[in-house]
Amino acid sequence: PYYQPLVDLRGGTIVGAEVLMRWRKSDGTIVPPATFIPLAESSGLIMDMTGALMRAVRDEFAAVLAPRPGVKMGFNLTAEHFTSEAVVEEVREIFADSPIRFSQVVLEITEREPLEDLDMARHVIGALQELGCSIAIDDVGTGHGGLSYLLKLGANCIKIDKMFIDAIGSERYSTPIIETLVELANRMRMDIYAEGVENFDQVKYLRERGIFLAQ
Ligand code: G
Ligand code: MN
Repeated sequence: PYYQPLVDLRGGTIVGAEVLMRWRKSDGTIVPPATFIPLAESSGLIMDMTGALMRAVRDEFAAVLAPRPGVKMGFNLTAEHFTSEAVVEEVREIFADSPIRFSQVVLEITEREPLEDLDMARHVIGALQELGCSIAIDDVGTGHGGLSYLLKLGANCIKIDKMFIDAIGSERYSTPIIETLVELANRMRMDIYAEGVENFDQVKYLRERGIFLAQ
């Protein structure tokens, strides 16, 4: 597991992290996820890999998360996770007897992959929320879901894709798109995160538009 911190731009405190899979080879070289996740997904191995990742994070981070109930960990799920209730049982089993609260577990669903069955996905999401977890829609603005994921899934927060953050100051349409996403999130009572924030100009820009959470 590699951790990308989530920062509250109002005070600079770390409020959580997204867990990203890396493959470290025996010679120490790091294989980025884009190289192996597609194969993991098409082969089905991603299901066991995600479970193993959650267990590793639980064991590695319990001591940090237990005394800080406001700090959350985000995990990437894949379309297959939303085809049955199995993931609900797995998340329950992994975190139930750990010092990590379900309210500290965020499950991300990416817009980049088509979901086979939105009703089933809504059902799985509802069950995860009943446990106490929250659900984030990832890569918002870039994928297949369009507004249908926002309409149908009942998620708790949206993560603006890095593409739109990179475009701040260089693409004239980045501002109307970002401002519209903020309004959408506010009106839907969802939290909104900016992904891939790399410099202070972006921080200033985001704060001025009411985005206070950045990865
Ligand atoms: O860390 P990096 O930004 O290179 O990750 C790129 C993408 O790889 C993520 O946005 C996500 O789509 C994918 N990815 C990384 N870790 C995981 C994981 O644990 N599970 C799944 N399904 N995808 C992951
Ligand atoms: Mn993600």
